[in-house]
Amino acid sequence: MPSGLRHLPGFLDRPAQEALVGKLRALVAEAPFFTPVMPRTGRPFTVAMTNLGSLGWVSDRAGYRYQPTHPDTGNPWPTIPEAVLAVWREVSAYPHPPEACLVNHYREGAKMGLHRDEDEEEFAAPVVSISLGDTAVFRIGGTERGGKTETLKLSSGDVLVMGGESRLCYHGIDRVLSGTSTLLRDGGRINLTLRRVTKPETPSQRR
Ligand code: MD3
Ligand code: FE
Repeated sequence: MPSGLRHLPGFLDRPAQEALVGKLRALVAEAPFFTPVMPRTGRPFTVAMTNLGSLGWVSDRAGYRYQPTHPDTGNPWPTIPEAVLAVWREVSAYPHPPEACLVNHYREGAKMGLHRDEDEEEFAAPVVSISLGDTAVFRIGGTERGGKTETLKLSSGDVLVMGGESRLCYHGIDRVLSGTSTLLRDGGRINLTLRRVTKPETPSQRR
C-alpha cells in the first residue's frame, strides 16, 4: 500500500452509522443528489453526488471545480455535521477544518474510474473517507497512471485516510457488492470524502 494510506475498519460502530445516515437524509433533502457529467463530453457519472461545507466539488461540461453553491438549487451547501468534523479531528492530524464534504451515492451498478484528486490547492491535508452501506471494491495505484494497483474492500463504518504520498495516488471504485449491508433501506453505498481545499491563511509550518 502507498505510504500515508491508513485503513481504519469499523471506525464508526452501527449506532454511529445509523445516526449519521439519519442526519444525511435530512441534509440531502435540502441539497439533493445531482448527476455530474464529464467535462466536454457531457457523459453522465454513474455516481450521484451532493456536498456539505463551504465548498463543494462539481463537474459539468465546463470542467471540474469547487463552488459554494448547489448547481441546481443555487443555495449554499448545508454545513458539515459535527459527528463528521469529529472524525476529521480524530484521524487527519491536520490543524484546520475541512472545507468540503463530497457525498457520493452508489446505486446498483455505479462505479468510479481511476483518477487523482487534484482540484484542491492544499495537498498537505489528507483526504478522509467514510464508507456507509454496501461494501465497495476500492482500487489504488501509484502517483502515475498505468502503474501497479491493488484492491481493498471498504465496508460500512470504515474510515480511510489518504495522507502523505498516497494523497496524489490514482484510485477508484471497481464495484459495489449489493446486499452486503442492511444500513441503507434501499441498499447501495454512500461515501463521504472530507477535504481541505484552500491553503490556510496562517500556514502552520510558520507557527
Ligand atoms: C486515495 N471517492 O470522491 S474514497 C472521490 O469511495 C473518490 O467514493 C471514492 O475517490 C469513493 O474522489 C473513494 C477513498 C479515497 C478518496 C480520495 C483519495 C481514496 C483516495 C485520494 C487519494 C488517494
Ligand atoms: Fe477520488
